[in-house]
Amino acid sequence: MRLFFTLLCLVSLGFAQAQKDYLNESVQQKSERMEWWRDATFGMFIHWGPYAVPAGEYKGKDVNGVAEWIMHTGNIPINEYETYVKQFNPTQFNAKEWVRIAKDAGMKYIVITSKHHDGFSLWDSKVTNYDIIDDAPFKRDILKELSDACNEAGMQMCFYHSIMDWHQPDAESKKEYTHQNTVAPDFARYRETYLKPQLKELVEKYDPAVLWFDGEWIPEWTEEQGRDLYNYLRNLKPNLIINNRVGKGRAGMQGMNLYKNAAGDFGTPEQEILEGTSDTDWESCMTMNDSWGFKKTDHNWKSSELLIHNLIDIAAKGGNYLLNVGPNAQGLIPVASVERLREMGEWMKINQDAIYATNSTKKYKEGDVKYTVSKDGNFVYAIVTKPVVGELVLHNVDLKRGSKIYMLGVNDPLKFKADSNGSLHIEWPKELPCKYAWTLKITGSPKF
Ligand code: JFZ
Repeated sequence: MRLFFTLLCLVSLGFAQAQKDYLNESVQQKSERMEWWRDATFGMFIHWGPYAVPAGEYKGKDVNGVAEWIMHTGNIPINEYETYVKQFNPTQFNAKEWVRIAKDAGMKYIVITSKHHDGFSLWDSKVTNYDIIDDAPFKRDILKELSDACNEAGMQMCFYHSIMDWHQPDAESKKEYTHQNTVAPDFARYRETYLKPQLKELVEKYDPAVLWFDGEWIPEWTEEQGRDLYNYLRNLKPNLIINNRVGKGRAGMQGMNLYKNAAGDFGTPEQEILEGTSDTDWESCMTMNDSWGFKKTDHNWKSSELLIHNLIDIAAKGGNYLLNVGPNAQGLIPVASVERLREMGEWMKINQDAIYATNSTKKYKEGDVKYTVSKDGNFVYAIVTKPVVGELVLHNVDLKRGSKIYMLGVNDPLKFKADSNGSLHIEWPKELPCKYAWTLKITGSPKF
């Protein structure tokens, strides 16, 4: 009898846990869970997989568009695509070096493609052989090595994961990938015996801080399934953060939610920055050239200046910046990316206080100046994105008694006067501590 009761308790406990509804947590609970992510502001996106082998080229021809879509865009049959897997042997991959590059750039987290649309898994998955250990010659668990390197460096490890899967017969929504099997595709079977078990593996083996879903636009996927998956994963790891592509709420490239209570913790604008601030958490993901995955013909790199200005713009609007790199088939991040990240890091070393753990303010912009506010509310940061000649005039800041104005990276306080309208006239230093943008740290608060 006692044994029966114990069992009953265990079963009901398990049941109660499985039932826990994380979709209705309080604002306070969400704030606590999201705190590190909100403070981090800057992360690295990594798109990597067998598509790095063709690198945008199929049968000697350049395939239009992003390189990680080559299987689809180039209409490459599954068995032919699998030959890239057999060649995927990135012997120069060095997880510590990648993490160092991200950390030196000022990034606080890394989001890597655990599985992209092509269906190939970058870890040793027990659910499939279509992974880096069983099917590729490399035989090293990429996610494990990166997780360990992140843990060591104090970086947060996060995984991108595609719901759409061009390799799983049960997941296919596209006729051209129809497998030679006679059994009809069964999406529910894919979801319950493949997608969810793989995600459970990821959570239990690598303890990711964020799961970043994608490929949710396929017709088989519903908001209800998204909500179910959201709760399933939060039950496995209660403080997990999950993007809004887990459900169907995302409004196109702009990425914010179409309706209230959509599943997911943050909006995902893609290749664009929100027009202004938002009440919802958000993260802009962007490429440095025009492709997410490595593409050998794509040399259309954004300048370091633009990337830094994007980071400032996003921080001032209260978002996060997830900036992508696409390592090549040897396992190296392109030199052009490394160079830009190095320049961003140099800038961040001096100006980071204006970026991390800051809040946005309603009037975050004044001409070429963007504002952020320290979390304790004691300082306003005015980040100036164009060189100033002579003096800088600011209209949006209220001073306190004894206020001082410093430029980050400059020792002495700057001379300034407040005129009768309450505008600040600030003497611009002759020698500047960095390139591209300069931060004034002002004891005070935003007027608006
Ligand atoms: C998706 C992926 O297809 C792409 O390969 C990459 O991983 C990127 C980060 O995410 O791309 C999208 C997703 C959504 C839209 C466009 C491209 N959209 O809503 O228009």
